[in-house]
Amino acid sequence: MTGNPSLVDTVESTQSREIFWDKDVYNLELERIFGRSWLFLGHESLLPKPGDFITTYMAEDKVILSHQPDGSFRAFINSCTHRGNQICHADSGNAKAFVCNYHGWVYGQDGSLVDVPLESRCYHGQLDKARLGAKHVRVETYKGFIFGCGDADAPSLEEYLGEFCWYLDTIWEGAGGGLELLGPPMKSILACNWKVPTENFVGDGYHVGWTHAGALHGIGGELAGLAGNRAEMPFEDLGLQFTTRHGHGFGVIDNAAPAIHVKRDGWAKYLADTRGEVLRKFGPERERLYVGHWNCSIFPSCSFLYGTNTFKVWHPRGPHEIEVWTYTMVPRDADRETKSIIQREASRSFGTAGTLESDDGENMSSATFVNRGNITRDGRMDSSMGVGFEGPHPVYPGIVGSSFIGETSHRGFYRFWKELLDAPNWDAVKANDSVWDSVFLNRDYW
Ligand code: UNU
Ligand code: FES
Ligand code: FE
Repeated sequence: MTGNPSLVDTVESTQSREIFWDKDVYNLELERIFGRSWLFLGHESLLPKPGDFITTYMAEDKVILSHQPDGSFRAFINSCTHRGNQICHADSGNAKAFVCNYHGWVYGQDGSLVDVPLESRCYHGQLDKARLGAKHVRVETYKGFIFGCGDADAPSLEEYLGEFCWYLDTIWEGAGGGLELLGPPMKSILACNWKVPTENFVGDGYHVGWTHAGALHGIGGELAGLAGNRAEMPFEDLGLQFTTRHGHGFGVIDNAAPAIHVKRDGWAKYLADTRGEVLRKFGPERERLYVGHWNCSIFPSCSFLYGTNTFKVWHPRGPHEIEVWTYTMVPRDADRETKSIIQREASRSFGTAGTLESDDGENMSSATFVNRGNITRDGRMDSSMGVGFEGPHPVYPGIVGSSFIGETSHRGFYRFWKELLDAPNWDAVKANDSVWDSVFLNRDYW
C-alpha cells in the first residue's frame, strides 16, 4: 500500500477503506505517524510531586513518565535493556527507583541504569552501565499537558501544535486557572481502527443529532433540538469547524458548552462566572469558543470534548483494535464540589459505560469490520460535506468551515495524515508549511 496515491484523495475528498483495515498501512503508521508525532502522555496534575510517575503508551510502545527532582518530566521506554522485560507494571505511584522483576536491574527516576545484581562477580567489571539506561523519548509540555515524541528531528511541541495553540489557550489557560485532568483514566478495549474515533472527534458534527438522538432527547438542554435532525434547527448557523497545520481540528456548537451536563450548578455556573474574564483577556471571538461545546482531536490520536469535558487517548492495538483511555478535564481553580460534579457528568455521558459513548462504539466497530469483505474493502469513503464553504478567516487561524455540521476538519486531518505518511522526514513536511492549505480552494469565503 505504501505510496498509493489514492489512500487519500484530497481533490475528491475521499479515502480508501484500506486506511481502516490494511496491516501494511498500520505498520507504516506506527513508524511514520506515531513514531514522528507528539503524543499525549499525561498532565502535570496526574503526577504533581517529584518521584511521581505514570505508565502509559506511545502507540504500542510502553513508556514511563517520571517527575524529576528538579521539577522537569522525563519519559523512557518501559522495557529493560537486559532481556527486554517490562520494567514497571504499576499504573502510577511514587518511586525512588524502578526494579525489573526478571533479574533485578535497577533504573533511577531518570531512567538511567543505577544498579545490577552480582555486577562485579558475574560481569567481571565489563558491564558499561552508562550505555544501558532505558531508552529516552523527548518530553515537552504545553499549559500543563505533557507530550512525548520519538523523533529527534520533529519540530518542538509548540511548533507542532502551531496555530492550534491559539485555540487551546482559550480553554487550557482560560480565565486564569486553565484546565487539568482527573485520573486515573477509565480504560476499555474497542474493536475499531484508531482513526474512526479520531475523525469522529475532529469534526463529525453530522452524527450528533442522529447517532445520539435518543440520548440528546433524554438529556434535554441546549442540544435537545438536534435530536433526530429536526428541521427547525438552524444547521447552517450552529457553530463553526476548524482545521490547522498538522491535522489538528475541532467543531464548535455555539452556547452549548455544558449541554450534556444534567446538573447545572457545577460547570455551567463556573463558565457563567468566568466568561467575562475570558472576554477581557482573549476578545469576543474566543469568548464564543469558551462557551461553546467542542469536539476536538489533536493529531494523531488524542481527542477531547470540551464542555462535556472528557479527554481521550485512542491507543492503537493493531489495525482493528484500540485501548480507550478517558480522563476528565476540570478547571484547575474550581472547588472540589464543582470538579466532582463535572467528573460524574462526564463519566455518565462519555465515560467507558457512558450513554453517549455506547451510542458511538457500535458504529466505530462496524465501520472498521465491514472491510473484512474483499469487495467492500475495495471501495472508498466520502468526506466532501461543505467543500468550498470554508477558507481562511480574518480572525480565526487555519481554515474555518461555515458550519458545525461539515467535514472541513476531516479533510484537514486526512490531508495531513497522508502528507506525514508519504514524507521521508520532517524536513519534507516543513517544506510544505506555506502551501498546506492550498487544497481548501475558496480563498474568499469569509
Ligand atoms: O458525539 C460527539 N462527538 C458530540 C456529542 C459532539 C458534540 C456534542 C455532543
Ligand atoms: Fe530485566 Fe533481566 S530482563 S533484569
Ligand atoms: Fe458521538
